[in-house]
Amino acid sequence: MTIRNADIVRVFEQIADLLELQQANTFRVRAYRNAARTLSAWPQEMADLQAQGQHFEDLPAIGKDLAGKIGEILARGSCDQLDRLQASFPRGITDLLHISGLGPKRVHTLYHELGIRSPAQLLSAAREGRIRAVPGFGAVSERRIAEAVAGHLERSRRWPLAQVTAQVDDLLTYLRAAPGISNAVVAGSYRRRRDTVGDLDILLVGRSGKALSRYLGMFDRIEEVLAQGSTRVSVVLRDGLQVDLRVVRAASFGAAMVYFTGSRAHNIALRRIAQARKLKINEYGVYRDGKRIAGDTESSVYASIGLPYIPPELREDHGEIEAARKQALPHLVERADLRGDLHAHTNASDGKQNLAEMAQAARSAGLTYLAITDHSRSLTVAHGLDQRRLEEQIQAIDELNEKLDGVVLLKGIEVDILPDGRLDLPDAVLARLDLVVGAVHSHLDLPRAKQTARILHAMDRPNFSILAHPNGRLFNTRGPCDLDMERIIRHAGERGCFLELNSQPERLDLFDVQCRQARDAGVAVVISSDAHHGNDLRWLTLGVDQARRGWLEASNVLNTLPLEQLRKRLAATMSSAHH
Ligand code: DGT
Ligand code: CA
Ligand code: CA
Repeated sequence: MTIRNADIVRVFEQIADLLELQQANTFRVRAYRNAARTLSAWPQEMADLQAQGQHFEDLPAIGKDLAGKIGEILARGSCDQLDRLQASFPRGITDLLHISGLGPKRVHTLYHELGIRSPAQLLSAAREGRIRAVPGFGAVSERRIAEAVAGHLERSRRWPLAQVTAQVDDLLTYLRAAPGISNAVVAGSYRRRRDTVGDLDILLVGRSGKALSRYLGMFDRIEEVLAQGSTRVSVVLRDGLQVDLRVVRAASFGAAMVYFTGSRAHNIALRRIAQARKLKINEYGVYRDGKRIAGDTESSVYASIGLPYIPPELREDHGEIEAARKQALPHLVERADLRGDLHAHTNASDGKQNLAEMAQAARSAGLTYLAITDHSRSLTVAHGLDQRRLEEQIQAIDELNEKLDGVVLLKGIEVDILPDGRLDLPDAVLARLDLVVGAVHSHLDLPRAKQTARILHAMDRPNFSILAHPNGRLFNTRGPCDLDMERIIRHAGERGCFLELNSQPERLDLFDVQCRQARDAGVAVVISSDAHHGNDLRWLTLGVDQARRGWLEASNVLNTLPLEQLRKRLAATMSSAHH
């Protein structure tokens, strides 16, 4: 996992971007840009120069200070200065610098005047006419910005995981039948189950050649073959998704899987360990003094550097390597650990099936309980329940439970959290339920302090069990609400309520890193389908994937509990428990 000149160039460019945003001395900025230019054109790899004992200071535009940074980057893929700069800015703000017409000065102004931290926020500000009011901008520049940022978002598009799943399955089936190919598997961010993927990375085991390229050219989903080398082909599918294909030999399969599954940061960390053991590790295998010692399986690669196999979902260099070293990797939650689902709708609000049909679907999905949580009255578009209709449903569930076998329906509601943090139904009726799921569906653009206070207030109501889809993002529609999630997680711990990981393909919310924060704070997460039809229960696996990325074990997930224990935990969130 060699650090290439391109990796160093990327670090220097990021430092220059951030220094510009900080309005640092232009000479300092230029020093990094010049160094980046030198390195990107340099014919030899810095890693090789280092191995030959050469000094980076001898290169043009590289002084003592930058030479030291190159050494740091070769050792760990980043350097202290970049880490420090990144910590002082919101993540993603540098994306704004790459939008034409927006220099660092203007990005700086927009950040300070309007709090804009991402291209998506910039686009909505432009569309709402808020930018023309900022000194130095006007209606014309606002319109130009709107066009430029829309183009930028289009080009830098990432694909929601579930949106590419069907394509992946079709593609793999086609590729497995290719001439000279014995297997085809996905690597990259798709295998790590990131909630979005930039492109697909597929490994083909076997031999490349003319027959293979002819075969690829015949697949009607492939729009265009971008680049074709002896072991590498990039194609674009009809809908614009790029797929990188690499042909590998069976003996190198494990090493290639590790390399192309990534993440880049994980690979760099592995390489550092290998170096300390005088081993060389790359996409073909692991070598000692030029002799291959591992590479046919992923386990052999990890074992060669003294580590157990690390599940792909953890490979982000977020502490998994240290945990592996100490034999302390988490025992990640699996779909089979889920005993029930605590968020589902019926045709009483905006679902498609009735209580009995949903109960049957839950049983078929291997679940032993299902909470019915229809919408509350203020969500009129979803035909939300008022007190009277909720009371009717409570009675209907009690009656149905008498007849059901192998599955129990729990009585719940997905109650709207009103803008001031009150709940949309009176405490008296909420207290009759097994659980209350609270959700924000309106006023999604409140400023951070207000939005956070709204949710904390809702959690403090006498009946509040679970905060649904906490960030409120919908892929391709809207970004997350501006919230202090650490504060919310801490508060959930103090209140004794829970956070939902909503498994709907367009939500996947709680995010992976927030699952990890919840775990660290001792707050249990609920993996919910938010099903509006029995078929939607299959989405639970998507939620489990994100939970795994967030290091959750079965014990961190509330709905792995058997019904009786679950009932106790839920009852403690309800006022009826205090009587
Ligand atoms: P994506 O496509 O943006 O969702 O993310 P990935 O992780 O799939 O990234 P991608 O497609 O650029 O590359 C796939 C894997 O290949 C990546 O996770 C690690 C490995 N890889 C690619 N380029 C480099 C590189 O320049 N250095 C190192 N160390 N690894 C790389
Ligand atoms: Ca990829
Ligand atoms: Ca790729």
